[in-house]
Amino acid sequence: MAQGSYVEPSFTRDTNYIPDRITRDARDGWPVEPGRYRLIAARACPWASRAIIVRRLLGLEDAISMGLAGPTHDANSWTFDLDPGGLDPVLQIPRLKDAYDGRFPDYPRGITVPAIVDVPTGGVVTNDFAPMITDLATQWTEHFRDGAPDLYPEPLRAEMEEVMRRVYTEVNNGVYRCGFAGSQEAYDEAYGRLFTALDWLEERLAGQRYLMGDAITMADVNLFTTLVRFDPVYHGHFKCNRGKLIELPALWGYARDLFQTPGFGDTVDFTQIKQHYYVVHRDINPTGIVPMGPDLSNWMTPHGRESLGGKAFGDGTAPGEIAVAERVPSADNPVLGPDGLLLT
Ligand SMILES: N[C@@H](CCC(=O)N[C@@H](CS)C(=O)NCC(=O)O)C(=O)O
Repeated sequence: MAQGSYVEPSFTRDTNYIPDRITRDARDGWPVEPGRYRLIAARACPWASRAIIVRRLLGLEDAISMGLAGPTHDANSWTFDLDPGGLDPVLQIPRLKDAYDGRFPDYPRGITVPAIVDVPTGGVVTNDFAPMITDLATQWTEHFRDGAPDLYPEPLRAEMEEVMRRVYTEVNNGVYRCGFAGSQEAYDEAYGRLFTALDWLEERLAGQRYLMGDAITMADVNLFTTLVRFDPVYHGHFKCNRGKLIELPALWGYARDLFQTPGFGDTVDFTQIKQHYYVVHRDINPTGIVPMGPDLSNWMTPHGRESLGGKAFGDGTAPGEIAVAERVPSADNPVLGPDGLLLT
């Protein structure tokens, strides 16, 4: 199957996404309505994983269903190859492209996850992860589970936006800027920017438990999905190799702390993550070989961050056990039970 190409002289992300918002006041024609929309994600993808985590932390599973594309795809992008018959069971389509074309025939841009699809019409409503998760956290409150955390607290918003912007440009996107660089100069510059930002985060997180203080917020979700991919993928495949995550003590402790918090690690599928990057980006890994390492059992080791105080869910509570249908299938994943103990 033909793979896409990813390297550019100097990688820039096409951020021209579908701008529609799903809101309480339906200002773009899309009202908050439980049962109407389907989140299409892929556990492999860091941007999609943010929506997966936020949906679970807030307990929106019954309000917004979820479909998962398989980890690898060709130049035509994501397929529902994990589902029986290769069709998404609700949308009854084999490829995510069909939902993009369902809204905009011959959709000319990237067929990306996450995407929220309007089930009655079968068309994509939005594919822009940042407003998507902000709207989940602020517009769907009537449908949250009891004890759902406030992931976007009003008094922190201005500072959060600043932190999230820096994390997005320098870290979330920074690893891609290294990996897809098409020249030595572009790579050198990207590498410098990435590790400058990681040093900033290392310092920030040495003295506080979470990015915004004593409780988790959307800013932590955004950073976590990059950190969890760092050693298995970005360090080797994207050449982000000044050091590994496990060599940055505060960030490594922080990443494990989140991983061991219900709603984070229990959504992570390391097998799919590795398959996705190493198989799909053939222009930087022409053999498609997926490396065996690294050993991932260290994600469940004690992190010692309790001494910094804080409570992950603030005044709320942890989400309950993950629904059987949504459990991560990989046999080689560390899986944790509701008490945070390793099950496999
Ligand atoms: N739409 C996302 C970006 C998502 C994105 O780039 N996803 C990648 C996977 S991690 C994707 O779907 N790529 C499609 C492709 O490579 O064809 C955002 O909101 O920033």
